[in-house]
Amino acid sequence: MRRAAAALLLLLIATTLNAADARLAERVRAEFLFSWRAYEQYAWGHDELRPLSKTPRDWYGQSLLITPVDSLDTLILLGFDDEAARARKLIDETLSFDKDISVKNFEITIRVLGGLLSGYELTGDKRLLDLADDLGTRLLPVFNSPTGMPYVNVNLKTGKISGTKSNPAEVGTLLLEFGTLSKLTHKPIYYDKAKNALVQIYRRRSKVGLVGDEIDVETGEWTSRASHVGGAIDSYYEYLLKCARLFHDRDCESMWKTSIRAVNKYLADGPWYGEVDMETGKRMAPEFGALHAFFPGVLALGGDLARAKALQASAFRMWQLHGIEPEVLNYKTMTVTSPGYPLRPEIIESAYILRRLTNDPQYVEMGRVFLDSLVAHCRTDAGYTTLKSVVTKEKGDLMPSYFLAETLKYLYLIFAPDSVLDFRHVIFTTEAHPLTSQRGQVFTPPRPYPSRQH
Ligand code: DMJ
Repeated sequence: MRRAAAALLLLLIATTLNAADARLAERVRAEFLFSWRAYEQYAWGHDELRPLSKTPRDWYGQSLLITPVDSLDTLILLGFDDEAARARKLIDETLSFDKDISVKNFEITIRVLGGLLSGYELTGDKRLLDLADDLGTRLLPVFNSPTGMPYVNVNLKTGKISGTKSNPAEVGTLLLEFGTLSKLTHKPIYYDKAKNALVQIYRRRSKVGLVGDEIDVETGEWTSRASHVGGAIDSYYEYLLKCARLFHDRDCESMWKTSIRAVNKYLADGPWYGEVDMETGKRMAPEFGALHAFFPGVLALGGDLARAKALQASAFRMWQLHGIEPEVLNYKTMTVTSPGYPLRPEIIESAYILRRLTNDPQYVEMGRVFLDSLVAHCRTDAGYTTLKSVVTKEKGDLMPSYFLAETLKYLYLIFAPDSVLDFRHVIFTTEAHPLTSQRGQVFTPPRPYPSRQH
């Protein structure tokens, strides 16, 4: 009898928790739709929205539809079918890469190529794959350096390359996208070029197993010896692990294992991950920031839940210091060294992965805090905007495409039921585009929604 009562109580608690999660998921959907509508109203057909001035922004003078391409899979995941159909029509009918503009290979790969590929996998729309194949071909000249590591920029029409100073993140965060393009088009060149670039960085690791944060792609020499898991290196580690998982690539598996050992040995600094000299392992700056906050998620995916949880707790302390996270924090003095917040997703991504792998309600509570902070500090009357300073809360004027592609997608997934996404067979790119090693459906948006917005 007592056992039956306990079971009933547990059921009641679970139902209440699920209802609370469902309400939070619905709030995120509403905020996403509000932001998307602002893009539709003030920046339709352009790369990004400037929410304060209610004007569009194009990265290179002509639009590459960065926001619609980057956001398409979130529109589908959140069940906004009409909006997804309109975005897809815009892309299908107007997107062209036959443009005389020099673009940044890394950004266009992760936002546009990645978005087209996940869009194709989710919809089967062949036009998206044809666009991805065309874009991939136009990006290929970047790999024509003496080392095989990509130049920073390429002209989409002429193939002219430029920019020799790159870094592990920009060199090594291409393989999920280029590899998937190979898989879908049966053209091995994409996989081979991107994999070689990743291997070239790995081969240049120091005797203690670390990489620096700037490298010359022509000479192969490091031009900065600072080693950390922040911007310029971050997603290099992420792709070593995820390439092993998505493509079952044994080289990636072994490169990941060697690298993570060195990272844990030299960069871990109490409950933080800091910066050291790549050759000696000697401590440099005690700094951690918004970009580093992807690392708890990668540690968790790599199977190290203990380190992942401890680092996420540190990242959350950083968030709580000013009610929203700064770009960079000195974790010894707990003072902000770079005060902006450009609507980054990384800490939310890590909370989602930990929520999914541990089922611990503390990560749902973290998600609620993130949502409340975003609403309190970054909402405008036309979408969400960056902060120039998390201390003064002064606003900037940009809604980066990754806010819709990543920040709100991961926030929604923290609260959504597990059945919404096949976590076992989905690998998210660094821009949160889901790629699958399986054929078939990746998302199952829950229907009907309790309170649809349209
Ligand atoms: C995104 O474009 C990607 O997540 C990238 O890997 C790092 N920076 C932004 C978001 O902060």
